[in-house]
Amino acid sequence: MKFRLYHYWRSSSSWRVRWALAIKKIDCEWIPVSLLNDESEHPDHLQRNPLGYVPVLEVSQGGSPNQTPWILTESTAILEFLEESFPQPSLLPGDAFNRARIRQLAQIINSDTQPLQNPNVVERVTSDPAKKLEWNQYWIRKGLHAFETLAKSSAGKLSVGDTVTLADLCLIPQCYNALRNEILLSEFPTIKRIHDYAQDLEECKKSAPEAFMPKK
Ligand SMILES: N[C@@H](CCC(=O)N[C@@H](CS)C(=O)NCC(=O)O)C(=O)O
Repeated sequence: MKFRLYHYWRSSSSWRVRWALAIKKIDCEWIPVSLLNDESEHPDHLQRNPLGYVPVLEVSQGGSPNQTPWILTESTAILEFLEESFPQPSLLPGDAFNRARIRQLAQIINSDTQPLQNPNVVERVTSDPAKKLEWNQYWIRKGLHAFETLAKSSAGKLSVGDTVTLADLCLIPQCYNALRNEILLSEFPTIKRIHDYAQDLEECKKSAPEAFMPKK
C-alpha cells in the first residue's frame, strides 16, 4: 500500500493522523492543503472531501496502476483504518471496556470540542476577534473539563494507561489549540501532566505542527 496525506500543518485533525502514521512507521507522501487561501474549497479538494476539510488519506493498493485509490476522510475513521490494517503498536489496546474508554475520550475532542473551533464555523458566528477568542475558549474549556474529569480515573502516563492511544492523538493537538487560544493547561492538571509527558515522545515531535510549518 502507498499512502498520501492531504493535510495542513496547523490542523489538529491532521496532526492526529500524522502522529499515528509515525507510530506505526508508515511511509507517507505529504501534500499540504492551505486553509488560509481557500485551497481546501478548490474543486480538486472537494472531490476528495465534499466538506472541504483536511485530513484526507489516499491509499493506493499496488497492483494495476489504473486501480482507483481509496480515499478516506474523517480523522477518527482514518485512525481506525490504520489500526485495523497495522495493529502494532496498538492505538486501541485492551478489552472492550478499555477500548470504549479510549474512544469516549477521543470523541469528546473529535465530536464535542474541535468542530466548534473550526475556522469556518467560528467565522459564521462572528468576525470580531475578541468574540472569536471568547467562543473558542468557552468550548475548549468545556471539552477539556469533561476530558480531565473522566481521564482522572483512566490515566497513567497518558490518557488511558501508559501508551499512546487514540485519546492522546486527539488530546495533544487539542491542547495545542487551547494554548493558541490563550488557555493555560494548568487549569487541567491531569491533562497538563499528559501533555508534558507527550512532548518528549519522538513520534509526537516528528508529527507536530512545527515539523510541518511551511518554509518562508
Ligand atoms: N471531523 C473531521 C474534522 C476535520 C476538520 O475540521 N478539519 C479542519 C482543520 S482541523 C478543516 O479542514 N477546516 C477547514 C476550514 O475551517 O476551512 C476530522 O476529524 O477529520
